[in-house]
Amino acid sequence: MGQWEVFLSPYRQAVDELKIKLKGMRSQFGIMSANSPIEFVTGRVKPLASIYDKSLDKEIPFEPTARLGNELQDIAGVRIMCQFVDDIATVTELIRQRNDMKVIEEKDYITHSKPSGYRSHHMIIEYPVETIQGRIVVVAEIQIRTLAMNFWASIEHSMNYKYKGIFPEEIKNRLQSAAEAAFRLDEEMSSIRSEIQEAQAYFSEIKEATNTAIHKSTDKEERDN
Ligand code: 0O2
Ligand code: 0O2
Repeated sequence: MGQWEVFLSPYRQAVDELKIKLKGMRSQFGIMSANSPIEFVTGRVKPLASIYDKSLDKEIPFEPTARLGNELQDIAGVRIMCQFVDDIATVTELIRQRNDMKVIEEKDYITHSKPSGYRSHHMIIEYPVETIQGRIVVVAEIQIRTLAMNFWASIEHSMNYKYKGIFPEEIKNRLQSAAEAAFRLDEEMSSIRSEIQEAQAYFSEIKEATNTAIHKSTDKEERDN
């Protein structure tokens, strides 16, 4: 195994474990028939090419060392998507209360959006992974955002590749106003939150009742045959 694979291995483990734990929080809300503040969770280990680019930007030697792991705080990254802006505070509080991770820094790009228009809440955590060589504490980043913020960030991120971070003025202005439109959408959705959640609860009940009915009838068919 190469040096980089060895270095990245605990980060891969951290991403896998964090995804399972955060998706578990979503299922627990489901079991309690409560609306989940978590819509879905994704995660990734930063590709080596991006680690290289960021180490150049930050003037950190591109070497698989503890220094790189501590200064590039998003080598392990998970992202939590929420339906409503208020859910973000609920999720951050749930994370702060956990004993299996330690929040070391938070960045509120929701109250103070970035000049690009980017909005999200970032939490930097220390997360211990148990390995055959003992416990390794890795630094990981959790980004928490609404579906609308995620839509904007995904589009802007891919455009960044095309323009290599230097947007023509018109595109830059349009992206900024699209970010504001996404935020207004979030505010509109929040204002009808209870109606949306009632409809979603009704939809889940119907889906469950239909599933149960189908199970019962296929079980009966199997018994009759
Ligand atoms: P389910 O049954 O869809 O809820 P993975 O290792 O596959 O679990 P990974 O590699 O991070 O996770 O996959 P990915 O494609 O990034 O997506 C992770 C989860 O987010 C998957 O759900 C996707 O279905 C869900 N997802 C991705 N994009 C969207 C989206 O735009 N809207 C919604 N609602 N969900 C999305 P699960 O939990 O694996 O399974
Ligand atoms: P990826 O994995 O391609 O998304 P700093 O605190 O400034 O020293 P850093 O790491 O730059 O260090 O911090 P920041 O800005 O808090 O978080 C960086 C990550 O947030 C980025 O990761 C993006 O995922 C996201 N992000 C920040 N600003 C923007 C933005 O304007 N647009 C979009 N789409 N995403 C943003 P990377 O490194 O870009 O990697």
